[in-house]
Amino acid sequence: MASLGVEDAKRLAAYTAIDTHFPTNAKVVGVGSGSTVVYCVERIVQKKAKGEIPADTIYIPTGFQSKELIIQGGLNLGAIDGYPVLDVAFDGADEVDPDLNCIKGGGACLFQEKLVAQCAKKFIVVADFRKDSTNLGLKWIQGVPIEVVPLAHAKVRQDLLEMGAITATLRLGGKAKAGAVITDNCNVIIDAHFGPIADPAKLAEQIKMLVGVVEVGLFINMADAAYFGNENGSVTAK
Ligand code: ABF
Repeated sequence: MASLGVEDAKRLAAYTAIDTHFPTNAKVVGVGSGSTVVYCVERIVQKKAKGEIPADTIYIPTGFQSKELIIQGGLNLGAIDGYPVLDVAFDGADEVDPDLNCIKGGGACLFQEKLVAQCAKKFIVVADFRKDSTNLGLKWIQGVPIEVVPLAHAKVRQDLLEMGAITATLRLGGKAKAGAVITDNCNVIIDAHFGPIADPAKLAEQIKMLVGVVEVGLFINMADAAYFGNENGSVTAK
Protein backbone atom coordinates (compact mmCIF):
# COMPACT_ATOMS: atom_id res chain seq x y z
CA MET A 1 0.00 0.00 0.00
CA ALA A 2 1.25 3.48 -0.90
CA SER A 3 2.70 5.58 1.88
CA LEU A 4 2.44 9.21 0.93
CA GLY A 5 4.25 12.13 2.50
CA VAL A 6 2.27 15.14 3.63
CA GLU A 7 2.89 17.11 0.42
CA ASP A 8 1.61 14.25 -1.75
CA ALA A 9 -1.42 13.92 0.53
CA LYS A 10 -2.17 17.62 0.06
CA ARG A 11 -1.81 17.30 -3.72
CA LEU A 12 -4.16 14.33 -3.78
CA ALA A 13 -6.85 16.21 -1.85
CA ALA A 14 -6.47 19.32 -3.98
CA TYR A 15 -6.59 17.47 -7.31
CA THR A 16 -9.65 15.49 -6.20
CA ALA A 17 -11.47 18.64 -5.09
CA ILE A 18 -10.76 20.46 -8.36
CA ASP A 19 -11.69 17.46 -10.48
CA THR A 20 -14.95 17.08 -8.55
CA HIS A 21 -16.09 20.66 -8.00
CA PHE A 22 -14.62 22.95 -10.65
CA PRO A 23 -17.60 23.83 -12.87
CA THR A 24 -17.00 23.35 -16.60
CA ASN A 25 -18.63 26.75 -17.18
CA ALA A 26 -17.03 28.54 -14.21
CA LYS A 27 -17.11 32.32 -14.42
CA VAL A 28 -15.60 33.33 -11.06
CA VAL A 29 -13.60 31.05 -8.72
CA GLY A 30 -12.05 31.77 -5.32
CA VAL A 31 -8.49 30.72 -4.55
CA GLY A 32 -7.63 30.46 -0.87
CA SER A 33 -4.34 30.60 1.00
CA GLY A 34 -1.76 28.16 2.31
CA SER A 35 0.34 25.34 0.94
CA THR A 36 -2.49 22.95 -0.06
CA VAL A 37 -4.18 25.50 -2.32
CA VAL A 38 -0.94 25.67 -4.32
CA TYR A 39 -1.90 22.24 -5.66
CA CYS A 40 -5.41 23.44 -6.51
CA VAL A 41 -3.88 26.10 -8.73
CA GLU A 42 -1.46 23.53 -10.19
CA ARG A 43 -4.45 21.39 -11.19
CA ILE A 44 -6.41 24.36 -12.55
CA VAL A 45 -3.45 25.35 -14.73
CA GLN A 46 -3.17 21.78 -16.05
CA LYS A 47 -6.87 21.61 -16.86
CA LYS A 48 -6.89 25.02 -18.49
CA ALA A 49 -3.93 24.02 -20.72
CA LYS A 50 -5.89 20.93 -21.81
CA GLY A 51 -8.98 23.04 -22.55
CA GLU A 52 -11.01 21.19 -19.91
CA ILE A 53 -12.02 24.39 -18.13
CA PRO A 54 -12.75 27.85 -19.55
CA ALA A 55 -9.86 30.15 -20.42
CA ASP A 56 -11.79 33.24 -19.35
CA THR A 57 -12.63 32.23 -15.77
CA ILE A 58 -11.74 34.97 -13.27
CA TYR A 59 -9.92 34.00 -10.08
CA ILE A 60 -10.37 35.85 -6.77
CA PRO A 61 -7.54 35.67 -4.21
CA THR A 62 -7.80 35.68 -0.42
CA GLY A 63 -4.56 37.57 0.15
CA PHE A 64 -1.14 38.42 -1.19
CA GLN A 65 0.06 34.82 -1.49
CA SER A 66 -2.90 33.60 -3.53
CA LYS A 67 -2.82 36.73 -5.69
CA GLU A 68 0.76 35.82 -6.62
CA LEU A 69 -0.26 32.20 -7.25
CA ILE A 70 -2.97 33.33 -9.67
CA ILE A 71 -0.61 35.66 -11.52
CA GLN A 72 2.22 33.09 -11.69
CA GLY A 73 -0.23 30.49 -13.01
CA GLY A 74 -1.18 32.81 -15.89
CA LEU A 75 -4.80 32.93 -14.68
CA ASN A 76 -7.14 35.94 -14.87
CA LEU A 77 -6.96 37.92 -11.64
CA GLY A 78 -10.04 39.59 -10.19
CA ALA A 79 -10.86 41.14 -6.81
CA ILE A 80 -13.66 40.40 -4.41
CA ASP A 81 -14.94 43.99 -4.47
CA GLY A 82 -15.46 43.67 -8.23
CA TYR A 83 -16.88 40.12 -8.21
CA PRO A 84 -18.95 39.47 -5.08
CA VAL A 85 -20.60 36.33 -6.48
CA LEU A 86 -18.38 33.28 -7.00
CA ASP A 87 -19.33 29.90 -8.45
CA VAL A 88 -17.03 28.10 -6.03
CA ALA A 89 -14.08 28.77 -3.71
CA PHE A 90 -11.30 26.34 -2.71
CA ASP A 91 -9.32 26.86 0.48
CA GLY A 92 -7.21 25.07 3.07
CA ALA A 93 -7.85 24.81 6.80
CA ASP A 94 -6.01 24.27 10.04
CA GLU A 95 -8.58 21.88 11.53
CA VAL A 96 -11.96 20.55 10.34
CA ASP A 97 -14.60 18.85 12.49
CA PRO A 98 -17.20 16.24 11.43
CA ASP A 99 -19.75 19.03 10.69
CA LEU A 100 -17.16 20.71 8.44
CA ASN A 101 -16.73 23.60 10.84
CA CYS A 102 -13.15 24.82 10.51
CA ILE A 103 -10.41 26.65 12.32
CA LYS A 104 -8.66 28.84 9.76
CA GLY A 105 -6.22 31.71 9.88
CA GLY A 106 -2.93 30.02 10.69
CA GLY A 107 -1.61 31.97 7.73
CA ALA A 108 -3.16 35.26 8.95
CA CYS A 109 -5.52 35.58 5.94
CA LEU A 110 -8.76 34.67 7.70
CA PHE A 111 -10.72 37.85 7.00
CA GLN A 112 -10.37 37.69 3.22
CA GLU A 113 -10.76 33.90 3.34
CA LYS A 114 -14.11 34.28 5.11
CA LEU A 115 -15.23 37.07 2.79
CA VAL A 116 -14.46 35.00 -0.30
CA ALA A 117 -15.99 31.82 1.17
CA GLN A 118 -19.16 33.72 2.09
CA CYS A 119 -19.49 35.09 -1.45
CA ALA A 120 -19.09 31.63 -3.01
CA LYS A 121 -22.06 29.44 -3.93
CA LYS A 122 -19.92 26.46 -2.90
CA PHE A 123 -17.02 26.43 -0.46
CA ILE A 124 -14.66 23.45 -0.70
CA VAL A 125 -11.94 22.69 1.85
CA VAL A 126 -8.73 20.89 0.91
CA ALA A 127 -6.32 19.47 3.48
CA ASP A 128 -4.13 16.57 4.47
CA PHE A 129 -5.03 13.89 7.01
CA ARG A 130 -3.58 15.89 9.94
CA LYS A 131 -6.46 18.39 9.75
CA ASP A 132 -9.29 15.85 9.98
CA SER A 133 -10.53 16.18 13.56
CA THR A 134 -13.27 14.88 15.83
CA ASN A 135 -13.49 18.17 17.76
CA LEU A 136 -12.12 21.64 17.00
CA GLY A 137 -9.29 22.59 19.33
CA LEU A 138 -7.94 19.05 19.66
CA LYS A 139 -5.46 19.22 16.79
CA TRP A 140 -4.81 22.92 16.12
CA ILE A 141 -3.48 23.72 19.56
CA GLN A 142 -1.99 27.10 18.57
CA GLY A 143 -5.42 28.60 19.26
CA VAL A 144 -8.23 30.23 17.31
CA PRO A 145 -6.81 33.02 15.11
CA ILE A 146 -8.65 36.31 15.52
CA GLU A 147 -8.05 39.42 13.40
CA VAL A 148 -8.12 42.56 15.54
CA VAL A 149 -7.75 46.30 15.00
CA PRO A 150 -4.24 47.05 16.37
CA LEU A 151 -5.35 49.65 18.91
CA ALA A 152 -7.71 47.12 20.52
CA HIS A 153 -5.31 44.18 20.93
CA ALA A 154 -4.73 44.51 24.69
CA LYS A 155 -8.43 44.98 25.42
CA VAL A 156 -9.46 42.05 23.22
CA ARG A 157 -6.83 39.77 24.79
CA GLN A 158 -8.20 40.66 28.22
CA ASP A 159 -11.78 40.02 27.03
CA LEU A 160 -10.78 36.61 25.65
CA LEU A 161 -9.15 35.57 28.93
CA GLU A 162 -12.29 36.66 30.81
CA MET A 163 -14.33 34.55 28.36
CA GLY A 164 -12.32 31.46 29.34
CA ALA A 165 -9.37 31.40 26.95
CA ILE A 166 -6.40 29.56 28.44
CA THR A 167 -4.03 31.84 26.54
CA ALA A 168 -4.59 34.82 24.22
CA THR A 169 -1.39 35.82 22.50
CA LEU A 170 -0.54 38.57 20.04
CA ARG A 171 1.05 36.81 17.05
CA LEU A 172 4.61 37.94 16.48
CA GLY A 173 6.61 37.52 13.29
CA GLY A 174 9.55 38.68 11.27
CA LYS A 175 13.16 38.40 12.33
CA ALA A 176 13.46 37.11 15.90
CA LYS A 177 9.70 37.63 16.19
CA ALA A 178 10.42 41.26 16.97
CA GLY A 179 7.09 42.71 15.88
CA ALA A 180 3.40 41.88 15.53
CA VAL A 181 2.31 40.06 12.38
CA ILE A 182 0.36 42.58 10.28
CA THR A 183 -2.41 41.20 8.08
CA ASP A 184 -3.17 42.18 4.48
CA ASN A 185 -5.83 44.48 6.00
CA CYS A 186 -3.32 46.21 8.33
CA ASN A 187 -4.62 44.51 11.47
CA VAL A 188 -3.01 42.15 14.01
CA ILE A 189 -3.74 38.53 14.93
CA ILE A 190 -4.49 37.19 18.39
CA ASP A 191 -4.31 33.41 18.86
CA ALA A 192 -6.73 32.36 21.59
CA HIS A 193 -6.40 28.83 22.93
CA PHE A 194 -9.60 27.43 24.47
CA GLY A 195 -8.73 23.71 24.55
CA PRO A 196 -11.31 21.44 22.85
CA ILE A 197 -14.20 23.70 21.80
CA ALA A 198 -17.59 22.36 22.97
CA ASP A 199 -19.77 24.77 20.97
CA PRO A 200 -17.83 26.36 18.08
CA ALA A 201 -20.85 28.35 16.81
CA LYS A 202 -21.47 29.96 20.18
CA LEU A 203 -17.79 30.72 20.70
CA ALA A 204 -17.56 32.29 17.23
CA GLU A 205 -20.53 34.54 18.00
CA GLN A 206 -19.15 35.60 21.37
CA ILE A 207 -15.75 36.50 19.95
CA LYS A 208 -17.25 38.35 17.00
CA MET A 209 -19.19 40.59 19.41
CA LEU A 210 -16.03 41.94 21.07
CA VAL A 211 -15.27 45.52 20.08
CA GLY A 212 -12.03 45.52 18.10
CA VAL A 213 -12.53 42.09 16.53
CA VAL A 214 -12.64 42.26 12.74
CA GLU A 215 -13.15 38.54 12.15
CA VAL A 216 -12.72 35.20 13.89
CA GLY A 217 -11.07 32.15 12.36
CA LEU A 218 -13.96 29.84 13.21
CA PHE A 219 -15.80 29.03 9.96
CA ILE A 220 -19.17 27.69 11.05
CA ASN A 221 -21.54 25.96 8.61
CA MET A 222 -19.67 27.41 5.66
CA ALA A 223 -18.00 24.43 3.97
CA ASP A 224 -20.03 22.32 1.53
CA ALA A 225 -17.40 19.59 1.27
CA ALA A 226 -13.93 18.75 2.58
CA TYR A 227 -11.23 16.53 1.07
CA PHE A 228 -8.40 15.05 3.11
CA GLY A 229 -5.47 13.31 1.44
CA ASN A 230 -4.35 10.25 3.40
CA GLU A 231 -0.96 8.58 3.79
CA ASN A 232 -2.25 5.39 2.19
CA GLY A 233 -3.08 7.18 -1.06
CA SER A 234 -6.82 7.41 -0.43
CA VAL A 235 -8.91 10.56 -0.08
CA THR A 236 -11.45 11.05 2.67
CA ALA A 237 -14.37 13.08 1.30
CA LYS A 238 -16.86 14.64 3.72
C1 ABF B 1 -5.26 28.86 4.91
O1 ABF B 1 -3.97 28.33 4.98
C2 ABF B 1 -5.63 29.03 6.29
O2 ABF B 1 -6.83 29.40 6.73
C3 ABF B 1 -4.96 27.97 7.03
O3 ABF B 1 -4.46 28.65 8.12
C4 ABF B 1 -3.85 27.56 6.14
C5 ABF B 1 -3.78 26.12 5.77
O4 ABF B 1 -2.56 25.98 5.17
P1 ABF B 1 -1.96 24.64 4.66
O5 ABF B 1 -2.76 24.23 3.49
O6 ABF B 1 -0.57 25.05 4.33
O7 ABF B 1 -2.00 23.68 5.80
O8 ABF B 1 -6.08 28.06 4.18
